[in-house]
Amino acid sequence: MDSGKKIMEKKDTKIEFLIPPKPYLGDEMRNPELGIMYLAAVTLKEGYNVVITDLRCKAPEEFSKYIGNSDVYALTATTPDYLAAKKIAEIAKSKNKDSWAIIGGIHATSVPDKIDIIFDKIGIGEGENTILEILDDFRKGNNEKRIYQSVLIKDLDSIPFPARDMLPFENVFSANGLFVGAGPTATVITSRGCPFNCAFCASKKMWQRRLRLRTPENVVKEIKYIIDKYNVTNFRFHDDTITARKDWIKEVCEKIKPFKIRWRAGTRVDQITEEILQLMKDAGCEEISYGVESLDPNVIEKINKGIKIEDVKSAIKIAKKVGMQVRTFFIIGLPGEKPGYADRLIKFCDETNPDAVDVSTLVPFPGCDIHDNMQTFGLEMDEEDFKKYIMTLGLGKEEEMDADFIFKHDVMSNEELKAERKKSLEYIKSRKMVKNF
Ligand code: B12
Ligand code: SF4
Repeated sequence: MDSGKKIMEKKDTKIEFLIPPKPYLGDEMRNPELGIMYLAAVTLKEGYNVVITDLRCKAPEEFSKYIGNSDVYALTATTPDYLAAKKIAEIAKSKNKDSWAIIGGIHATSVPDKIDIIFDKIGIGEGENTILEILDDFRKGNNEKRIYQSVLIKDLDSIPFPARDMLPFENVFSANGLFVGAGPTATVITSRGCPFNCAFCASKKMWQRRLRLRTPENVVKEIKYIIDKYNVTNFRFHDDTITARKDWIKEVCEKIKPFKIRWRAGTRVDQITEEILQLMKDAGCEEISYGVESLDPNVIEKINKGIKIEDVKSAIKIAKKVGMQVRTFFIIGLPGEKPGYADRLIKFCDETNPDAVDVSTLVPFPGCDIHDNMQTFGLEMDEEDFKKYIMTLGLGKEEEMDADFIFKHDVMSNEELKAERKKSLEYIKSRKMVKNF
């Protein structure tokens, strides 16, 4: 039956993906949004008229100059990007009153009920199928639904490679991506999800703790494509836990070895063996990073990290033995952390000597257990004040080192936490363990 509504052609429907700026990052150009490039690839493949407007490093006064006149404006945002995304949506919609502004990504996925009404539609979780559903509704004039979510895609190989061509080369391949000054670097994600359940991490909100892997053949195909097309041989893998499946990582390493690429990746200390790290090193992996978070076993238990300090020490030793650089991530301010944090860190670093140490300040991001069950963890904060959710490594702008913690801790006062952080940061600086992340 003819509903009488005029259906827009896909080719006549202009969709503009918008990447918000992230001035709080040390280098906002270093890691382009793979999520947006994936969505651009699937919408292009479907025949839509697609553009990506990259507002990274742009000041709010300039936004309007870059935003075009489009039918659908699609924004992505982590929590610290959300307020900028809202402002961008306001400007965008003022350009075309009949347009839709839609938002997806981890913030919208974690707190869909707190998304401003300026956004006509919200995409929760994985976006490739969801965006097509929203665009279909736009073309058909169906405007009943606000929140969209689709089932996880079974076969990740079926997703086209990110549309890297849609942005200028330097916006996609940062010269500092692998290491500062190492030259153009591609970012790639070979899997989605992580089976673990750390209380400070929001990965499970997005990927539901289900680890899905692309086939080694498909990963190699993307790497070869990047080398052939862009002449880029530095890679940064953005997987949550790249060694979670041992046979799979072994096969990937064997297959990428002949390409002689340089790369870095991250994993958990309990997910490596010497054999695996050696294979990774032989295949070009120059740096491995591990999440350690705290050196107090009670805190590690409380945040459900599930690792032992002994495993951390041994994983660092193995990485060094095979000749890799090793980076360790710590968080200061986790629930239950007692005074003496800096001393514990100093002792540990003196003993194990990691090449790089990142100490970030806890921010209980929406999507993490600590945020969603704040009282259980003994923390207190104004959860809806989204401008506060800025996490730093404390070493960028001058005021970072002295910034207040954004929550009331269960054991330490704000001043005590700040003193522990200052001592920790001064130590890692003095030991030259600060290397750009
Ligand atoms: C790699 C990574 C980084 C990299 C690169 C980030 C980037 N620009 O892509 C670096 C190191 C730079 C980084 C920085 C930060 N990160 Co980070 N990062 C990740 C990680 C591990 C993977 C991201 C990724 O590439 N995923 C792969 C792509 C395919 O997925 P995606 O981006 O989510 O996109 C999909 C969906 O979200 C959806 N989607 C996305 N946008 C849209 C839009 C629409 C309209 C629709 C419909 C759907 C949709 O569809 C996409 C395809 O399926 C995630 C954890 C995780 N496993 O997801 C954390 C994660 C996203 N990061 C997190 C955080 C906190 C940060 C920082 C804020 C930390 C800081 N220093 O302040 C910054 C923010 C930087 C930023 N805004 O980009 C948190 C976010 C929590 C939150 N509530 O905000 C996460 C979840 C990890 C955690 N700690 O819990 N990060
Ligand atoms: S912190 Fe790492 S290991 Fe823990 S759940 Fe998140 S991605 Fe998985």
